[in-house]
Amino acid sequence: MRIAVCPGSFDPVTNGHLDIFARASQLFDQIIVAVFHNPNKKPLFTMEERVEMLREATGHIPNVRVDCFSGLLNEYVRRQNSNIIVRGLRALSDFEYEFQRALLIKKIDPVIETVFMMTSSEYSFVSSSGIKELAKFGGSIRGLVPQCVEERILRRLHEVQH
Ligand code: COD
Repeated sequence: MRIAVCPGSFDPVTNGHLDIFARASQLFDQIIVAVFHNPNKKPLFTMEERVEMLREATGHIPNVRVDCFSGLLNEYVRRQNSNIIVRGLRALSDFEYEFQRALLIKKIDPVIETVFMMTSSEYSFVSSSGIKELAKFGGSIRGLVPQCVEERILRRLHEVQH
């Protein structure tokens, strides 16, 4: 069975992420969407909230499972009986960062393969940080994130601002 891990912060999940999961789910037997717990970052959504939103948003893809992890990614991937990491690529700026990371992972753990999937053109400009900024200043994020995420962002920003 070919298991692939899609790791990320997913703060929050966007339709760009979802597009990668759906397409990756056609290529592998199982996709594990893994949310990284980074103690050095202060996310807008807690780990539990991010996992919950991901589960809701990926519920229609039968071979996707949502999980979370801390520590080194390659060790987590091995614990899942996998050696494949799937990452999405948007622009050249993504490439440089991803290229370095993939080589670093390869250096510390040669069995791990990082597979890159090109963004779909309709989501090439979508990022979690862009979405949060757009929503913060009153812009519409409809169609860029799943509906459950749209509602939660607006609620959270309202809580933060009041
Ligand atoms: N279209 C296509 N792909 C997209 C889009 C889009 N619109 N938006 C985002 N993506 C892709 C990103 O390129 C990425 O591949 C993935 O979706 C997740 O994105 P993010 O931003 O939620 O996640 P990141 O990049 O912050 O995740 C970083 C990790 C958690 C993977 C990283 O920090 C990590 O591996 N941490 C574990 C510690 C570790 O092992 N570090 C050393 C590794 S060398």
